Amino acid sequence: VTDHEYNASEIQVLKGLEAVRKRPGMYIGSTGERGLHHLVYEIVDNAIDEALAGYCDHIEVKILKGDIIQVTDNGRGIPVDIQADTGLPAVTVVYTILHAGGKFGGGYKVSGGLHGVGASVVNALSNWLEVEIYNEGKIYRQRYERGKTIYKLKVVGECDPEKTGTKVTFLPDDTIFEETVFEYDILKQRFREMAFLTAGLKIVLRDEREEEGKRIFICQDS
Ligand code: 28F
Repeated sequence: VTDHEYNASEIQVLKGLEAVRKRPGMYIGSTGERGLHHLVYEIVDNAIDEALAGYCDHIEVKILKGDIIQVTDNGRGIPVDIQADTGLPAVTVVYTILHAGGKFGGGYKVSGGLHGVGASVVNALSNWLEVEIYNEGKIYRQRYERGKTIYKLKVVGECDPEKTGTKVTFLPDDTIFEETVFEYDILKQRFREMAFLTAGLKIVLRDEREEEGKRIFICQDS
């Protein structure tokens, strides 16, 4: 925070996500149980968009120990190429810039509840969030804490070049949410509806919190 001056795009990033932390209710409706679960829907919605585009047929949602959420899809992976206008990888833009419109945010989505909140809002309201992308035989990763980038997008390993997709892991910020324990049945109900609305899509929900006992629910249409 001390040894560099912010450039124009960085100022925009900080401004945007700090606005979300100041008035979370404006972006997710509430900071109670509903808002908490909404974080998961926002991330899953992005994976569902990838399924609707025809590139993803499997989404896995895990509730990990400590009520950490992990969502994985087998889509194309959020693009990692550097965008000309921001000089940032597309995935960084998606996660650190508050979007007024388009695929992420803005509210063009209409079906079922409060939509268009976007990945950057989830990031802003998470204690930490990590995004991992599998593309062209490489595994990319970036980490944020309360919306702030901890390290630039980097290659952390190699994978089967046939494997593509996106994995997002996050811990909701307990200084923002009154409730940070996820209800398996609330998520299950929502994913059942989402899978039903998306032909050929399989959504797997796994509860891996030890104290809850392991549970799994597989939603698939037809
Ligand atoms: C676990 C959550 O968020 N999955 C997503 C994609 C794929 C593309 C994409 C997403 C491009 C520039 C916005 C890939 N290749 N799962 C997810 N999978 N977003 S989010 O593009 C986002 C835009 O900035 C994708 C070609 N086109 C789109």
